[in-house]
Amino acid sequence: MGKGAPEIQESLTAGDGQYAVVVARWNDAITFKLRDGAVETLKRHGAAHEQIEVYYVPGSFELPMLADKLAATGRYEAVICLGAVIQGETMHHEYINHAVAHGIMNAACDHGIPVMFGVLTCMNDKQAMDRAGGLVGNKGVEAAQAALEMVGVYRSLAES
Ligand code: DLZ
Repeated sequence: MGKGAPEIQESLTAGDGQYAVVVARWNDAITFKLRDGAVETLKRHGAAHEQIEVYYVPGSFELPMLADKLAATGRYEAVICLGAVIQGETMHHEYINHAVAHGIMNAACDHGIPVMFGVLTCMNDKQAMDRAGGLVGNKGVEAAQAALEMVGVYRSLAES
């Protein structure tokens, strides 16, 4: 049994639709690497530059707010949310993580498109760097791959 996401599926195709990538600026040394991984992945699977719209929010807490607005427009095949919540001395990370996870799921279910949770929930900076193009891959890449896979499933459902 494999661990984590499967290998890159080259059969994933972006199609002609628009993709929104929403990036939290908090911990931007991390989140900009997630953004670059997600954008490169969408392009590698056929998305043109014009099909990818990148938006910024102050922190991860704001990701679901904008994701919901974007999903509500009906313009996007998928919305990919990217952030990095790193544990500090207080419990802030728990409140943020739970709120963001629920908010993103609600946006997806309320508007009928995939809204992806590309948010690192780490105990320290090293864990985050490892997951932003380091030892453990790039979770922005994985979020974009998951978005493309879900777009494919939704497409098949609509055609059946
Ligand atoms: C306030 C805050 C803190 C302490 N830590 C993080 C973090 O690790 N990652 C992150 O994305 N955002 C953090 N924020 C900012 C909140 O997400 C939010 O932007 C502010 O609380 C304003 O609503």
